[in-house]
Amino acid sequence: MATDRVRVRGLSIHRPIIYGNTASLLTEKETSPSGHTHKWTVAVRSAASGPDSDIVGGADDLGYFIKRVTFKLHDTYPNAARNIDKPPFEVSETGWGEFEVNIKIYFVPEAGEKQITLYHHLKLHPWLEGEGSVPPPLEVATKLGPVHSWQYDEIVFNDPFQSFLNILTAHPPTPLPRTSKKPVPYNTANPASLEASRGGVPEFTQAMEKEEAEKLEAAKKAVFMEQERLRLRLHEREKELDLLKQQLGET
Ligand code: SLL
Repeated sequence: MATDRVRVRGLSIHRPIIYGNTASLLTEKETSPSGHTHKWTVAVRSAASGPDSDIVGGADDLGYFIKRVTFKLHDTYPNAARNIDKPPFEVSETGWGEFEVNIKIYFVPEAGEKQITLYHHLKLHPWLEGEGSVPPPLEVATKLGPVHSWQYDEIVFNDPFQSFLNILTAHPPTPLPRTSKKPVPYNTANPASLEASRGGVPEFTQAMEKEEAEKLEAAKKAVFMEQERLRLRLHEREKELDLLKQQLGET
């Protein structure tokens, strides 16, 4: 076996990504008889934003480990499954409604990994905490500026092939800023901070990275506890079974 097809056991390596969308209202000039009200972009990007960039995330080109991203749009769109085979991994469209986007990420062949699936609810309307799910009136929405709905995530590769590990380590991700002077993304925004998130482009920070690590840790713990519970139950049932067999033997 070629040495580069050897797995590096016990090693985990991850790459931070964000996925989500931005949306803004079409201007009067842009509206067409189709009834579309918004333009939007749904994307998978590196979590860090470029210096002085006014896009959310996207500092790093993810083409070194991602081969293709398929965005499956609502069936009202022609060719609803959009395959994007090189960065930027994004689709821009216009429309009138929100819907669930199914996002499949395919990795380069060196990875030897199956694709992963993510789901994102395409958000067009700004949402105001405590006011239900009703979009705010147009005058208010216009003042709030573009809607940003982004999710931070980490793609984890366990026991990677040596050749793939080499590729990954040759492309270290741009670190996230410790703090952000930019507004926080709506999805993770504290309700009180809506004022702060108005206007400007959100940015992901190390605080959010930490939050994600803590969530993962909590989930791991929960899985472990559940395993323990099931193991104990299995053990009890086995004892019960033994006892029953014994009783059967005695009769
Ligand atoms: C809804 N469940 O009813 C959603 C569906 C579909 C949105 C939203 C594009 C349509 C077109 C479009 O905005 N579809 O191509 O004209 O709200």
